Amino acid sequence: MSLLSRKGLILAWALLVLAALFLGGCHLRPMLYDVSVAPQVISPNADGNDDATNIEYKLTRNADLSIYFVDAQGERFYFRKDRPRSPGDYRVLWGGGINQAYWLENEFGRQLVKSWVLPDGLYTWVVEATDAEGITARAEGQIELQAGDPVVPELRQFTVAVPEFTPNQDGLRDRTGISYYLNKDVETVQVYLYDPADPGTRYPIEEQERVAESGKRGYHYYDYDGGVDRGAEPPPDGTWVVEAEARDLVGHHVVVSDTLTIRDGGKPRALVVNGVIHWGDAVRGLEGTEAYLPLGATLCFTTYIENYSRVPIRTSGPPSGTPYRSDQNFNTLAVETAEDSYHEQPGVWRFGVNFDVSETDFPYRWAVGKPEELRCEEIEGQEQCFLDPGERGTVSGCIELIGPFPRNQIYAWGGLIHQWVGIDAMNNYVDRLLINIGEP
Ligand SMILES: [Ca+2]
Ligand SMILES: [Ca+2]
Repeated sequence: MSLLSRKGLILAWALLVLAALFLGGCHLRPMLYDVSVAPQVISPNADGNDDATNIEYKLTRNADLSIYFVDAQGERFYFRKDRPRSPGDYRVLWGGGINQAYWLENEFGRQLVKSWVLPDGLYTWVVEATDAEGITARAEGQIELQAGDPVVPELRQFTVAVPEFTPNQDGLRDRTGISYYLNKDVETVQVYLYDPADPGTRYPIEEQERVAESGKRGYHYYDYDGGVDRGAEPPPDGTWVVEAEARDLVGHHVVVSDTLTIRDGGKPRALVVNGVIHWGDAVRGLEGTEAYLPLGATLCFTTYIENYSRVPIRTSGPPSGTPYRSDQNFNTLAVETAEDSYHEQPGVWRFGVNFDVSETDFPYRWAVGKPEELRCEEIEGQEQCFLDPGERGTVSGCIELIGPFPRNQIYAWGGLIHQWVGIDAMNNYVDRLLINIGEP
């Protein structure tokens, strides 16, 4: 072979190599490079000093990336596992946290520890990238953890006080409570409900600060009425997961859960139909807004109540039709008849008549329907009666005007009372009537 052709061959070879290098430029650098972990000693205890280290790395092509730590026994602990990454420069702070969930079970219950902090010791850190062809690149080094905070926050004895409740302001199982004992101060605790079929939609439950401040070590209690007392509709009826999660500054994240069933939940709403009371005396109806009744006469009425909400409304006696004397009230009637249920019970709806000269508010009260219009059932040993959603009840009654009255013109009106909750403006001062006691 001549010298010339030899030279030509070398030149051709050199050009080929250059072309290959140019075309394959992206493979010039390795897939994973410039990996660093600094500082190499950290103390994960949230005291602000060396709590975390900087992990940096660069990728030249798409890869699944893992960051893990290997202890002296060879066990791996993952901070990141097979996370898809595109080419670029990456930097992440690591404070000793491991995202490998485990169940913590002890005498205080069972909770899921989602993230936790590696115990003190010497570890090998590994940053590992695997591309689509299965080629793996890795870098490793040493890191030491000292004076870490190893205490896992625990939501101990996580309890739902009333596992099935009916948030509808009827005075029966309207509230439940969620409680736990927190064994250390944490940054946040959140408590919420979610539907297992839709875990993304959460209904938060607010804490009432009692003994311990929110997030502080100690006993915590969350009173829960489904939001009804604020006028909100509670979450729909059904069985919910009630979950609490705590996170501390060190990097622990724990979750505990139970179930809570909501039944007959909703804001109760009822009204006096058309805002009308059919006033009369013992014999016939009255016309207009003024009446003349002699002392000793009887004022009578009929009216209708409608439940226009989606929950039953609870009521109690005296039954529709029960007569009163003007010097009686529902409490004296309760004593006379030994009917405890005639006393004012929270959450019960009754129709009442008030006089402007009455010494107690709405002294004359009746159930919001005739017995046959109500649905009654025994609940916790007591008979309870309800006007169901969409139903109408008839209320009638009479009051014998015994006197003495402080003057001979008195006003009477009706009201639909939701005891211990309130009277809607539209349900008060219904169909006011001026009564002239004596002859016209
Ligand atoms: Ca520290
Ligand atoms: Ca209830």
